[in-house]
Amino acid sequence: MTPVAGPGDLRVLEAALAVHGLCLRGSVVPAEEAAPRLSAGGAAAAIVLVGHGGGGFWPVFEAWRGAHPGLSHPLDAWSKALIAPLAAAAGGEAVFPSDRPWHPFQQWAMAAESLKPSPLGLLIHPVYGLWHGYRGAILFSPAAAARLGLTPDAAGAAPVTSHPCDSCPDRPCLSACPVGAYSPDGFDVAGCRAYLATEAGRQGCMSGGCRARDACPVGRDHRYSDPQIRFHMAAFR
Ligand code: B12
Ligand code: SF4
Ligand code: SF4
Repeated sequence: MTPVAGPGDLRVLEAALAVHGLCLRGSVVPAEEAAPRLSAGGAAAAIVLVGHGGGGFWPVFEAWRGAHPGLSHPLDAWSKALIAPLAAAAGGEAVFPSDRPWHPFQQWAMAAESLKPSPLGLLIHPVYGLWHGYRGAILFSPAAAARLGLTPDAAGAAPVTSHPCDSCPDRPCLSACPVGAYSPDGFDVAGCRAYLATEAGRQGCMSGGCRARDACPVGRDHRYSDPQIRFHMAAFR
């Protein structure tokens, strides 16, 4: 993962997240007009992304879920319970991908780690392939960003030298969906969901995961476990 610029405090944050299988996913210094607002008012001066490459957080989350039964969105609840206090301790405030109005997490991720979208809409990572995601982001005020060294020069990511999809002429992800939900026009969400509701869909993608995502050869060692895949599919449907 791209190391986040900045001294001690961010390393403390990174270590605290690592215990739970999460990591810092790079930082962004946004243009003021595009910056998210802080709850106290004013624009955030820096955004630090929190997420995961591979499914290392899954056992930690599963243990937490076992102790918190009955939640309708347990992964969102776990993310908030974990990240919000760590963000506050680092002098920032947390926002989450599930919060509405939606923050542009993928745009932030593209800026933070120089990632690009795959033909599926998911961002592809050179190491983790399509098996990675975002659990939150931490917004910092100008003073906090300066204290942490999150300046325009230091934030962001090293330029990426290659993008896996550019050297994948066959693009197997695009031909693997049984109902052709991915096309140059975009992702046919309704077509995908209709298929998932059928017996074939229940036996196929709902139980084994999205065929298109699974067809990608990049980052296979980081594929999520079957229980994690089923959890995400159930949440999506
Ligand atoms: C709405 C949404 C969806 C909708 C997409 C509807 C649509 N056509 O746009 C639905 C419900 C279909 C969806 C599905 C999935 N999603 Co989704 N989704 C979101 C969410 C909550 C908001 C997206 C948004 O509009 N943001 C607001 C705009 C302003 O931000 P943005 O950065 O500019 O948004 C970009 C995306 O909208 C993207 N985009 C456009 N069309 C599609 C279609 C798909 C399938 C995806 C993934 C992205 C995408 O292009 C925009 C420009 O960069 C984001 C979290 C977030 N807050 O961004 C997750 C997010 C994009 N989803 C994610 C994931 C992983 C999935 C699933 C794989 C979940 C699963 N099953 O495991 C599936 C993929 C479908 C499948 N076959 O399995 C991840 C992507 C991580 C990555 N590696 O890039 C995100 C970032 C959530 C996270 N916690 O990490 N998702
Ligand atoms: S199969 Fe090829 S084109 Fe599709 S996401 Fe993977 S690397 Fe990119
Ligand atoms: S979940 Fe199944 S039906 Fe939906 S896009 Fe993926 S492969 Fe196609």
